[in-house]
Amino acid sequence: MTVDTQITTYKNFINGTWVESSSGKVEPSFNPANKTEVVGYVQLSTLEELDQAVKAAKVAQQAWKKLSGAERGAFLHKAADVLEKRMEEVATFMTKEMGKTLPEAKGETARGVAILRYFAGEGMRKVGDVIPSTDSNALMFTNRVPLGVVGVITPWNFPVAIPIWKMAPALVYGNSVVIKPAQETAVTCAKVIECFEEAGIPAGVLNMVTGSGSVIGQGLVDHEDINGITFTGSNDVGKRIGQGALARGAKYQLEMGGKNPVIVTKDADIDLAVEATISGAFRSTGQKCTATSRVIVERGVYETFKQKLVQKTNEITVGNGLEDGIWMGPCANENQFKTVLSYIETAKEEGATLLAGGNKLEGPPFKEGYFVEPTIFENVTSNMTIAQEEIFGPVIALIEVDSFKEALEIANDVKFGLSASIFTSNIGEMLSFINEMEAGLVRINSESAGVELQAPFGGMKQSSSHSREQGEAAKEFFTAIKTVFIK
Ligand code: TAP
Repeated sequence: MTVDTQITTYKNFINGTWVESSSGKVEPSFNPANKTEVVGYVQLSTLEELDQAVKAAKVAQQAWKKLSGAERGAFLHKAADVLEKRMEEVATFMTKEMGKTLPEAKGETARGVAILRYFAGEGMRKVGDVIPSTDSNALMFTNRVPLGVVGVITPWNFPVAIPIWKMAPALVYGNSVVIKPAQETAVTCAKVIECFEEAGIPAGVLNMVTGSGSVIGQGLVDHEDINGITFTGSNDVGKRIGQGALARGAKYQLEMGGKNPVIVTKDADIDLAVEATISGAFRSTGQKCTATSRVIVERGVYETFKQKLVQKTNEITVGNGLEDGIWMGPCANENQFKTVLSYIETAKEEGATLLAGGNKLEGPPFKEGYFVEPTIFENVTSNMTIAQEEIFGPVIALIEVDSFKEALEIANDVKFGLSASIFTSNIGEMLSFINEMEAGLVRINSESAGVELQAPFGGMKQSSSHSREQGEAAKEFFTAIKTVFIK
């Protein structure tokens, strides 16, 4: 491969220094809105660099864990300030690297800043409880200690927020970190790491090694000095990571796919439901784990809802996310583009009816990008592939039902359980939905996508390894509890 020397090559960050891989190989990161544009080159690393990073992290953790939580939090505060200052730059790289529109990329970067500040504050909050002992001469309490070195493996769809929501709690609770970001968005991750470097994070406490998942990701899982693995990505990879970590006795946390339903009942505010469905299904080109992919609508309001949904969908402007007026960008990469188109074909073959979209966009200005129209199918039944499998693209499966009860049954009729929402003004339906919906996030009169950083986040069923991220819940994964008894 010929490397264009005018374009920046990003290195690994190991022990406080930016270093090249011993492989001597780099990979280009392409712009999905224009695949002829290389955004940057990233290292195709080997297990040798990974081992150096883990060793550096292990040494650095010894001093890092001895700092107070407040001292560690101060580094996160500084990193937040730097990221805020560099927001435009980081967001622009994100849009170029994975396609989401610039306003969305800025929103995500601002979220990264807020997460850093939240976890900076966690350094000063309580980490234990006093538990009354049966011995009146004893004091019993819990304390929390870091795991040691944490391996972080992240996907490409939130290239700033997800690395930060894993690294920030890992660090503040006294762990050191080795991150392997998705190779697709490793340039954006390098920008985030630069912010920590500028904030003065001590050498070795935070390390980044880029490369393929099967080599560097798997290498992290298998490394004997990695004490915990936190992963977000697909179910296939997640299962393998869980098995590998379990075999070695390492702690692990997996956040994986979703097939998130929205129920619209006859008592719903239809305009609100339409707005939220469009936003939940098509923002970020449907590439959110919490994206709306099934919309289950009661017969009495089905036609009205459908007409409004199709009309609004046809108004969506698709294009390069850096341009003004563009509402939806391209699929993030070729693989994703082909997957979405193949699910559209499968839906047609299985008898679903196309209501909107359904095509790739061709000709200028779309010729060099991975653009797909926002797509809606109706006459979808729950056993169809598009009602069961995660597409991770801008495709809605509309399902018409006779009752709220049937809607709930269909909503639960999948292997995933990440997020779900309902639109209704009926309090009984709201309560039944809260109680009976099998999902880690249940949302009433609000879109399925949407997470608040101070609240626990994670899925049920096959969406998760049943741990939770973010908010106070993050403490559960990134620390171990010690029960202390003093007589
Ligand atoms: P994956 O293909 O699973 O990749 C995720 C990460 O795992 C990447 O860094 C990847 O590396 C790495 N990886 C690949 N093979 C590996 C292996 N054998 N061992 C260790 N690591 C390995 O997912 P994706 O396509 O990037 O992301 C889309 C998926 O993520 C969707 O299923 C989506 O639902 C899920 N997701 C879930 C959530 C939550 S919070 N539940 C949030 C966002 C996304 P490379 O790609 O660099 O090779």
